[in-house]
Amino acid sequence: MARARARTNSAARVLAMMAVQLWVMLRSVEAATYMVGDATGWTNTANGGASFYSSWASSKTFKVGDILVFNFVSGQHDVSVASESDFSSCGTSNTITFLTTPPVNYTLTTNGIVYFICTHDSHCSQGQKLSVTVGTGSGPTTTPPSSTTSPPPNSSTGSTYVSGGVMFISMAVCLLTMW
Ligand SMILES: *[C@@H]1O[C@H](CO)[C@@H](O)[C@H](O)[C@H]1NC(C)=O
Ligand SMILES: *[C@@H]1O[C@H](CO)[C@@H](O)[C@H](O)[C@H]1NC(C)=O
Ligand SMILES: [Cu+2]
Repeated sequence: MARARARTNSAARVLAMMAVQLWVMLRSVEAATYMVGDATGWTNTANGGASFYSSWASSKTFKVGDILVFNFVSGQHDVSVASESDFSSCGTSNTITFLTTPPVNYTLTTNGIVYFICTHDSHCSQGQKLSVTVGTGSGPTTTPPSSTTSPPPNSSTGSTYVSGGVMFISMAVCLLTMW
């Protein structure tokens, strides 16, 4: 009796540990949504200027699939996805994407560094600029062949679904072997 009881207890403990581990794995796969500048939003009047956005970004780890939300008043700012040189010089000669309708939800699609500037007046030189390092920071060209190809369009729902399935199956297997 007591032995059977102890066995059930340890089985429950193993199950709980597995569930926690799988939950942690699942969390690391899920895409995150970040409000750029948090409550301050996307503005040229952030306290600290450019260092405001660089310190905002430095406290976070970005990965492919994460979404950046730029909140601003329509017509007062914009989001220009910029080349590195345009980011440095606050120029617009090599703009990659130009987005004007708030909120701008920008999905990070590849590893590497992504540069954002506002092109209104001198907002960029006033510090309205953000660079974000996605993954290790090495671009798609240096990505090893098989491991990290960019995910299919449905990846976030897909991977969540798959992880959920893996969790379910391993828990079922665990239960079965305990019995
Ligand atoms: C952008 O993201 C915000 C915050 O997650 C959400 O409320 C809003 O509906 C999204 N807008 C679009 C156009 O996807
Ligand atoms: C997944 O992709 C299929 C085919 O491209 C599409 O019909 C479906 O709506 C997508 N589902 C989601 C959740 O995006
Ligand atoms: Cu602006």
